[in-house]
Amino acid sequence: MLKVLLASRNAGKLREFAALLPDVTLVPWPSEAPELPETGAFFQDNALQKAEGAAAWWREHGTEAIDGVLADDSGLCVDALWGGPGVLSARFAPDLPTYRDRNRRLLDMLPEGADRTARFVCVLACAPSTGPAFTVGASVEGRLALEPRGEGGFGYDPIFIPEGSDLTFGELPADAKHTLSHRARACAALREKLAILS
Ligand code: ITT
Repeated sequence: MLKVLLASRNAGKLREFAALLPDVTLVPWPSEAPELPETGAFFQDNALQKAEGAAAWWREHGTEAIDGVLADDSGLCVDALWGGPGVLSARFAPDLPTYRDRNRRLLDMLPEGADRTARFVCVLACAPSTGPAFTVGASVEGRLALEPRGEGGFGYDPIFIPEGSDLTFGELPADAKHTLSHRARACAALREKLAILS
């Protein structure tokens, strides 16, 4: 079984990767490890920065042998907000304490009658212990709901309705999100790439 260090502190992502990669042993990013910088302008830059930063830290401080490091940079891109919050999704409205508030703030930024199309994007960076790092990416198209709906998932899930559904990611069961989400599609692309590499 592959053993991979998951360079993320986002509990929602951790839950999803455990479901999406059941055949991989995921080593959590240790609580004593540093915050990984993500200063790039693109998802791809940030994903690589996190994976390579985590790999370098693990080489010095790691407590077990791993096959590689996996990092995820993702976000919600809203057309009416010129693609925002995008790479800044985790840093949107830092004055607000909860995603319940941030979701409302985001919806309030859209003028009445605005185009509500949006997409979730996920770029995964994989830094294998024995080779160069690479990235794979995927997205899911959809639209913003008029109101937050549903308690499932995390982050912006209650305001995003994927194409072909009337329910938000917050309302859909986790299994349904995992059939079509940006992260599920990126994991499928990762599997394909790893199969080609092995
Ligand atoms: P790590 O860098 O530690 O992985 P992070 O939360 O800072 O955690 P990102 O910089 O990639 O991660 O920010 C992504 C943000 O986009 C995340 O905090 C959520 O707000 C949002 N997001 C990404 N995927 C999502 C999903 O599947 N459902 C809801 N919101 C999502």
